[in-house]
Amino acid sequence: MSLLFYNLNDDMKSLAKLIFEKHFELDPKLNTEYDDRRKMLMYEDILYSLGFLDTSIKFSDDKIFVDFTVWIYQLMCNLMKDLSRERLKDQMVLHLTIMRTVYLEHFSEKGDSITSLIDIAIKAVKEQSDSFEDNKKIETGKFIDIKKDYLECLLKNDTKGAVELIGNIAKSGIDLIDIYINIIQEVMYEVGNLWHRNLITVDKEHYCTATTQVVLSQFYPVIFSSPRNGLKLLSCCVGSELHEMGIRMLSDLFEYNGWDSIYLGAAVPKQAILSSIRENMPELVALSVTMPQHLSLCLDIVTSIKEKYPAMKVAVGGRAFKSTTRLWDKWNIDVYTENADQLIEWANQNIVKAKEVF
Ligand code: B12
Repeated sequence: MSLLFYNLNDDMKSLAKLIFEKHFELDPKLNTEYDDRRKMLMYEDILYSLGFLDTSIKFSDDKIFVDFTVWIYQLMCNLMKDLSRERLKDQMVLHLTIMRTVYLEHFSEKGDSITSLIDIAIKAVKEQSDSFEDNKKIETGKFIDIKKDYLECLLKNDTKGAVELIGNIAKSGIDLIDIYINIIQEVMYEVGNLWHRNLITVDKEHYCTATTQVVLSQFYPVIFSSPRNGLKLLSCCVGSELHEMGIRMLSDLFEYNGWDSIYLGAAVPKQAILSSIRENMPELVALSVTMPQHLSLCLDIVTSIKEKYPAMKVAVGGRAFKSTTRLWDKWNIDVYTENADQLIEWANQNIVKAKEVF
């Protein structure tokens, strides 16, 4: 998980080391099953897990850690085919048990929350070990054939084919919102699933992303030719969040709907967001989070924006929120939506119409 930069403090780093060492002590068989590379990845994964645990506890939201535990267990099963699912389940359960003990020794005040959280996570892993679902979402919903063809172009490294396929369906009259949300977004989710199932390599996943950005760029002449409505959207990813394609697509669709978008991109520091708000005074700020570890920072940014500009409309979204139990309900924001088109609808009702009345 080397691309995830999460500011774990020194306490957490020493906890990770303790958990790592204890695991090898209690389960010496790991020494024969894990080579140096696996050991290094295991240590990184422990750090990564602690980030999820920390976030889950901070927000009293079990789902964040439990979903992650199941996700990483499935990833391990997909990557380490030489070990049985049963054996990996045992490793995971031992890992969680050690994590609880070590965490309790260091943060005894968090005793009750950590104990029940780890119990739920262990139960979820045990259930997963019996039923392992294969997620093939692009074979459902609208535009099944187009999604399959587009994915096939990407998997064959057929850049020209991918650009032409999407260009042609746009010419055939399929709406840009459908192309973005019901085709491209779903195919990108499937690309993620294929990586998670160890069916494609990281380089292929990167190629799919880069090519999809090329595919989307052909729509800029259309997007920027819409009549302007005089409203501004400021959008970005927070923390060290690198997943920017979703919020970029959202910004494009706002442009297509007549807004001027000030899209700041991936990994934007808090002070930079505040400075851009001060300079541009947008009607709507949209903050995107994909990895749950950045949720705390997102809340901090939302709080600062609302303190300085109480009337400013703030929207949050992105995959991280789906891995929570409606966390957004507890925040001082104006709206959360799952997809970009729903935010546009909300903005039409709550910002565009209000402006027309005046
Ligand atoms: C492409 C990709 C990357 C690229 C991103 C490049 C880029 N330019 O964006 C790169 C290579 C950088 C990357 C890195 C990593 N990735 Co990645 N990545 C993906 C992938 C395959 C697609 C993301 C995407 O573009 N989706 C399409 C867009 C359109 O969808 P979206 O982001 O959800 O956005 C829509 C909505 O959420 C919403 N929305 C988004 N923002 C906002 C904001 C507001 C205000 C609103 C209202 C709505 C909204 O509107 C958008 C349009 O409808 C996903 C799979 C997935 N399921 O998403 C994995 C995925 C997110 N990645 C994952 C992981 C693990 C990582 C890494 C940790 C991997 C590693 N080995 O290092 C790093 C972490 C990087 C970091 N520091 O942030 C996991 C996360 C799992 C988890 N448990 O959390 C996923 C789910 C893959 C998987 N199936 O396991 N990744």
